[in-house]
Amino acid sequence: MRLRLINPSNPLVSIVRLSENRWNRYRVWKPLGLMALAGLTPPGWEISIVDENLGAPDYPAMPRPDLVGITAFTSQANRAYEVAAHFRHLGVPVVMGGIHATTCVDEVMERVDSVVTGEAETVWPQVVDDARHGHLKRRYDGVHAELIDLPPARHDLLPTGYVFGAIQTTRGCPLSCSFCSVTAINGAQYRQRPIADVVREFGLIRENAVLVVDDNLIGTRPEHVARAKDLFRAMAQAKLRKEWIAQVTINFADDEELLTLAARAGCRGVFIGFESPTAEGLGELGKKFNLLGGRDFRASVRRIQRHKILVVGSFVVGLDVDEPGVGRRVAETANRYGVNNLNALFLTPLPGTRLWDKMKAEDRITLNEFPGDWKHYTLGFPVARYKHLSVDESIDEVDACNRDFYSMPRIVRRVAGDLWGRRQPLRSLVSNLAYRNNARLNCTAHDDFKRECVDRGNGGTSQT
Ligand code: B12
Ligand code: SF4
Repeated sequence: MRLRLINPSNPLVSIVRLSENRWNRYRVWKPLGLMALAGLTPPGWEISIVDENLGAPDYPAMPRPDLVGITAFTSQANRAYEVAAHFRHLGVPVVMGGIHATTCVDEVMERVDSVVTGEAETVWPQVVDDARHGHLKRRYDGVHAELIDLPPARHDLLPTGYVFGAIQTTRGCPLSCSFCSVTAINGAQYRQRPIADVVREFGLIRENAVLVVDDNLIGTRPEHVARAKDLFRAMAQAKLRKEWIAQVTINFADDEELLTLAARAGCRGVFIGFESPTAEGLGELGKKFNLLGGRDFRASVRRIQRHKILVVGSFVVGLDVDEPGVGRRVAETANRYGVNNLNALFLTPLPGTRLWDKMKAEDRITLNEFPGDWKHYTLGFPVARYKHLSVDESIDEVDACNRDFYSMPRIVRRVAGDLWGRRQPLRSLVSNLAYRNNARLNCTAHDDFKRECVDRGNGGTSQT
């Protein structure tokens, strides 16, 4: 029996195609969900994974599968449906799972043979068994899995050519930011894989660089941090020789021992959600955690960087407290904090989040012709009405923010600082140029988006 698992093309990579921008090589990340699914598949299945982001696949030239499994983030949903239609037309049953299938079950159910919601560990063996016997159910609901004795993800199934391998060490996030789907999908309970399993799986990854996909690698409570330290110790001891990047909360900076161990274990960069330059903004997003203990963000960033770990700061534009000028304010704030890169995103109501419920109730979701409009749900476009910013203004704010932060003089100053501090200056330069280039390409995409909004009567200066 042949199982084909498919990661549909991702509009973020399509906007800035690999041929247009060689830096985009760094934006094609491994679909770990499918690799995990392959690991869960019982023997007797010949499994292949197709990642459409590596290049358009020639499905007719491939052997006919007996079962197709598709994953999708919301922004990939439309392409997922095209792929599903192609295989269903051939009479091949199609199962879809992942974040979009979990949060938009009814929409997905209309377009595939079977939907798997939630985490697949508890249901996937049943799904493939039912498929083998021709009895696929319309829906399977996975629950939060125990992360003990999980089979490792199949790192051997994807071709080489990715810059980063991928691994997951925890699931769930103890925080619950209004715009984030993680708590809705993986829950607020912070579940950790046994350290020995993680270290063993690290050893199976072929790439030297690894993305640790955990939403919050170190957690928020003392026992979470203690586990992270144990993990880093074990990784260093195992001499994995991997360099990795991860998402953490700002409390990463609070513990010197944690930082030392992380760096020793191979940590080279972290993504941190600062989200908003103001306390009101953090309150609005439900992320007051950042402010606990009256934190000095600049000092925190410096402490992390002293361990030669680069910091990417993420901010959201379009909050109810955001007024014209917020773009420059975000850039100034990111410059003041001293982050190596800035990721400025539009506040986006993703299905399944509190923000979605709120904006829907207030009739503020403007790009709402689904599924077609899901392609804009990349956090790179204003898909909802903001309180003090029109569509055009919000786009101009984000573009202004990027123009300021990624201006050549600022990049030179930042990279010179990294050179002086011996903090991976080459990587800092490459990532700054990559972000700068993508910000430029995003401006073109924004112009098209503005035109589309005007054609649809959503553009211009209208506000709530
Ligand atoms: C790693 C990651 C990325 C990587 C992508 C790697 C990749 N190709 O998959 C990068 C950095 C590129 C990325 C980008 C983005 N991401 Co992201 N990302 C994540 C993150 C942190 C982990 C995903 C992961 O690997 N999990 C580990 C695997 C094992 O879990 P999983 O994928 O959920 O799979 C399990 C189940 O869902 C299920 N399953 C999954 N697929 C399938 C398929 C079948 C057939 C079945 C049966 C089951 C099944 O089984 C698996 C095992 O239980 C999640 C947060 C999260 N916790 O999910 C956000 C998350 C998925 N990202 C999110 C977003 C918003 C984005 C961006 C839009 C944001 C941006 N502008 O950067 C882009 C969009 C890219 C795109 N596709 O268009 C949102 C998605 C919400 C949504 N409704 O779509 C999430 C949930 C975070 C959040 N804040 O809400 N992301
Ligand atoms: S801290 Fe990160 S993962 Fe956790 S809820 Fe907030 S945005 Fe989501």
